[in-house]
Amino acid sequence: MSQPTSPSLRSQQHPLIQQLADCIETVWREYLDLSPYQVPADLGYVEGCLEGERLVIENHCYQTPQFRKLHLELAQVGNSLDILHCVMFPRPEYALPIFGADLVGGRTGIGAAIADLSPIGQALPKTYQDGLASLPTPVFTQPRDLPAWGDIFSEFCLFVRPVGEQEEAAFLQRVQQYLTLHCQIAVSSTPLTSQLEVAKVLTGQKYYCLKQQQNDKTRRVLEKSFGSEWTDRYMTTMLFDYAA
Ligand code: BLA
Repeated sequence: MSQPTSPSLRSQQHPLIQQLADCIETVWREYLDLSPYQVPADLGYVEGCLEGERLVIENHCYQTPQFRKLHLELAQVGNSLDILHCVMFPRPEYALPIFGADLVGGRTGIGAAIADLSPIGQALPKTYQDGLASLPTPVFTQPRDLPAWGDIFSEFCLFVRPVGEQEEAAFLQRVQQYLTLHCQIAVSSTPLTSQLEVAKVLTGQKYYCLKQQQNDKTRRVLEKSFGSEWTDRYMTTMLFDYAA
């Protein structure tokens, strides 16, 4: 498996981001059959600087028999803002939810930590509902409200500002449980054979991507360093691309 050309970004980031990035890759390697995913040539490692804000982005992508694209992105703005973004896009023959996570923070701590297994279609499959409902539920003292576009997220969506090392560890552990459950279910699931069912999966994934593309907070960070044209292309081809 290819190693990042510059593994240095991770080591400069907030410890929770480093830990979550390591955790995601460890679970992927343990449960999934990873092969390389061709990132558009100019989007693997990107640096931008427009209004004096230097933004560095490092992308790690894989594919597997069940997943069209596993995307782990690490980004750093100036010396202050650290970002982890992760999405697992199932192949359309697999009626699986979409795992997504976003961590945004800096020197003073992580301000936004979100993770979910988002249904495509009405509800999560029963295997997920049962698995998620049986996990322990840690208490977070600063839960956060989802934005208006957030109707894509499940009732198990975790969106908090983790306070202190204990809550950071609890967040990390819960995401590891989501990921492990997801990978275990994914590798044991059988592909759809009905074109109609496949079309429904594609429609659900498209809806998810269109909603995520409405995140103005992400857009603004990218626009400051790369401009609106580049940002539009990046959000629609790299972060939340869909086929349909
Ligand atoms: C919030 N995302 C944010 C915020 C920033 C970014 C700056 C605001 C943080 C805060 O309110 O404290 C920025 N996120 C980025 C950037 C990238 C990124 C620049 O991923 C990529 C380069 N976002 C996702 C995924 C999810 C997600 C996969 O990419 C969820 C699964 C959610 N991010 C998400 C949500 C918010 C957020 C729900 C809060 C938005 C709001 O409150 O309006």
